[in-house]
Amino acid sequence: MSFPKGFLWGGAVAANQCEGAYLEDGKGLSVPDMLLGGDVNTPRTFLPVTDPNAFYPSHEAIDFYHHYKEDIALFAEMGWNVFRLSINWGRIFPNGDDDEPNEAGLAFYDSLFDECHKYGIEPLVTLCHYEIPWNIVVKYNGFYSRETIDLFVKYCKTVFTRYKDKVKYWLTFNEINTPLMSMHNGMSNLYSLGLMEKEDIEAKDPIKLADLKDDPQKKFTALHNEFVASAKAVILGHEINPDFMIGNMICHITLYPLTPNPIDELQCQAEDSLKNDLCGDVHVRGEYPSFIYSYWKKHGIDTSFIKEGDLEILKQGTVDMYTFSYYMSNCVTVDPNAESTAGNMSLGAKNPYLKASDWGWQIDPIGLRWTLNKLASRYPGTPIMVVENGFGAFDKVEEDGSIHDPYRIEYFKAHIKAMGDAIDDGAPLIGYTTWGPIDLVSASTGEYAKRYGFVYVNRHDDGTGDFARSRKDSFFWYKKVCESNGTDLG
Ligand code: BGP
Repeated sequence: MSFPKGFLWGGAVAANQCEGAYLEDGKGLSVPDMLLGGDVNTPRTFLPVTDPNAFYPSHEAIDFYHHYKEDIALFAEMGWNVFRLSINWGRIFPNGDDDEPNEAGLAFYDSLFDECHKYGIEPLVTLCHYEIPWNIVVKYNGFYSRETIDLFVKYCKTVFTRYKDKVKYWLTFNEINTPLMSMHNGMSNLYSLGLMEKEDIEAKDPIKLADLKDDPQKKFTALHNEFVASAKAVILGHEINPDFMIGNMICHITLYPLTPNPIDELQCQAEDSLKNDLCGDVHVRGEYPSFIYSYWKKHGIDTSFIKEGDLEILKQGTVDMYTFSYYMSNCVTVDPNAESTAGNMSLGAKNPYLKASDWGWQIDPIGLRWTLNKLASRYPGTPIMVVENGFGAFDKVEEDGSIHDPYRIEYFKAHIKAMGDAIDDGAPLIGYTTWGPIDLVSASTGEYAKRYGFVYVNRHDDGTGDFARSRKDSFFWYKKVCESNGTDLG
């Protein structure tokens, strides 16, 4: 196996899923603060006012805000050299459109980055991981408004300038392509683009996120504005520090035709282009792929959201690296009777060759090798990083406090082996951050019970638990992987 020297090994979290302290030190409300929990059978709901009797998981999450020193020490113990986290936009600009940034929020991340550097860990920072300030949703309708581009760029300027000597690796928008998936698009539109209809914002009763409306015209407008915001951030970041490496972040749901019937292949190609490739092409190549213009025409999308000068900005603001999340793959078919399966905001046909997690996410390590090879040839010369990959599972704490999670080790082992194989195939992979190296709140279901961590957190869906941390078997296993640069997979 050939992981190059200096390969980045670590883990990834998002502020809203781990920090808690949702109103502490001047932080404003952001989208996830309005979401109640669910589970695999009960969809997550949105409650527009913060109800004192309701349980909002992100309000305390795993209290990383007060435990970060202890947690980073655990990450260092595993031998990491990179830690992906997000800055919560609402800690810096509580309303998104404030004149001045919140000093207490800036100071928190100063301290967090210093703590990383103490152990030789490079922070990899996502600028917006589903964390649009709530006021931007209400007042500007998220990225539907062009004004939000300027608000985002102002926020980027503030953090790029403040942390220019502490952070080298940046990502603009987490999983920017999820509104294009075929499942719960209304939910992704809210998470990702800050889009929500006025009547939903004002509703008095909880609304199923899965029921939020998907308006394609608004979606493509807001997505375009996010592309422009991302490109402007890249241009600005390079002005502030030419050494910055700024990437995009794509939710790559690898797709295969369910059968060799050419009609399935054609359908698969169309879905792959829209769901996986469109956003990557804009970020890396700096232009929309040609198919999207026909797609817009066919679907009656008015493209007047592309303003003069935008296409030049996209061209100038191309990213330095392509990063993506990879959990699973799906199949595509035109057969309406094929058995379907869901997972990570997407819906597809069930693959008869794959097993799935308890949440139905199909496990496909070979698909990761396939994806890395595809990306290497689609974007020649662009460094690639897998910035999310992980296995959500129920864990059991034994009487002596130990946690045996061989299923998680098995998942990671197979995926890391697949990455090594892809490197041998020629993929320019530079790093790997596992998702949820410490248990945290699930984005799709709002659960604690869907655990991803190498580190267990004593916190539960009924709001009990003292947030104590402990090492699972996978902790010791991943430590060997990081310390051996991927040669010791156990
Ligand atoms: C990705 C998100 C993460 C994370 C992960 C796991 O789509 O970027 O925020 O949550 O999926 O998903 P879940 O938490 O729904 O299990």
